[in-house]
Amino acid sequence: MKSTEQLAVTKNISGNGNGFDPEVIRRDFPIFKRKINGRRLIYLDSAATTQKPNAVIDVIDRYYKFQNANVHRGLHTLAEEATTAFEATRDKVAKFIGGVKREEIIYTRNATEAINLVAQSWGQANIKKGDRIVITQMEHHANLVPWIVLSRKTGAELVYIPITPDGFLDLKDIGKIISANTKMVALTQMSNVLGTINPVEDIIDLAHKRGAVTLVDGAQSVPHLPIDVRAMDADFLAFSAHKMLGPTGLGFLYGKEEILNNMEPVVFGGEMISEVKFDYADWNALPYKFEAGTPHIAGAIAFGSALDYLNALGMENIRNHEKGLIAYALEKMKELDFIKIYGPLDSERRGGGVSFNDKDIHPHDLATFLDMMGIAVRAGHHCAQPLTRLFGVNATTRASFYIYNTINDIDALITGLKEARRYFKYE
Ligand code: C6P
Repeated sequence: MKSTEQLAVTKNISGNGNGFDPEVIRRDFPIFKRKINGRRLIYLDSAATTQKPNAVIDVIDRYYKFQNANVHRGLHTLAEEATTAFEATRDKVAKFIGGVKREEIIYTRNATEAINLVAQSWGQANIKKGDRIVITQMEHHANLVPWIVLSRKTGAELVYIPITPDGFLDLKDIGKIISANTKMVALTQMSNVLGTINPVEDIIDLAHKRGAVTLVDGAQSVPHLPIDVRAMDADFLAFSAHKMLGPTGLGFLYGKEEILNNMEPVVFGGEMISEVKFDYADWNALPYKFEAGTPHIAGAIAFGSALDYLNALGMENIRNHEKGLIAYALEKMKELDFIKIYGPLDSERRGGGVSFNDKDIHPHDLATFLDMMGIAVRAGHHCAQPLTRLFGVNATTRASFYIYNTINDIDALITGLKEARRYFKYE
């Protein structure tokens, strides 16, 4: 089949020397055939969502054309095929994040829903007045607002690990911040604004010593870094399929079995029960007790293909490729005296996205100008409003990279930044 052939192409690429050739990878992504404003599409917005290869798109197409059925319910051939394929992706996800039990992988709509599940279920049952919840100043709203709401409801205090001016977590008072009354430590492994990679293992270790439960927001890290959640020892890990070649509307919560077993579901209905009477309901076993209603079946099956694609490339190779891109982008941007970069300048300790501002041009104007050149970047607060404000701005421009980006893409961005100054008459 077409998608398998394309995967084979990718396998050949990953066999050659240092990993892969992004120019060849691009051929697996039909969107790159498109011209934007008459130009080659230079997609630098993968932190928002990545593009999808044929290997993923074809599976969705095939599912609706030839396999469509609901899962876990039917006894007919189509239903059994759909259930087998849907559950196969759960196994792949369990393996991808370091070999956890399949019961520990819960399908959600996205990382946001996964974090909300923990805050509502585990949080409401275990957090009370006098307790402390610790997060960081660099959290996306998805790992911030659920904790604000929980602290409001319970009276628990919400305390932030601060950040340094160069965009790292400031850990000098961490021993005091993660106090004896801390019940939850929730933090991002990679900032979507600053790119910072946080030392989650050390923080989790300290949190566990204080008896706290830990949640890692892996929305930006799982797509870009090799992940071993067992070595990390996080109690929960949340991430989204659409940021790693998969479809939108699909995400995952990993949770340690003993913790998930003691949690109550927050959504009730079909499939999550073991028995229902007119006056009684009991819950299904893990992972199903958290998966009420018909899931995103096509998306889940297609995501299995996305994971095959990423595995064929190799997560180490992906990390190395992106490290090269970010190092090059930082080097080139540092030469531009009108550009201010937010976040670490060391490519070893950051991921493949960089936020910056032109000293004169508003980020929205800059993003609109770059779009005229076929370059897609994001401008705004990136759903991390408190963090952006901490840097004294309301918005930044962000260029973020993935497997299909090349050095040429970065050169085009740098040219675009220079041309924008002429266009807006600052030079
Ligand atoms: N960040 C960005 O452009 P969802 O929307 O649930 O798939 O992912 C939420 C999320 C959670 N944590 C982090 C660190 C994230 O970056 C995101 C999504 C996108 O930066 C969209 S706002």
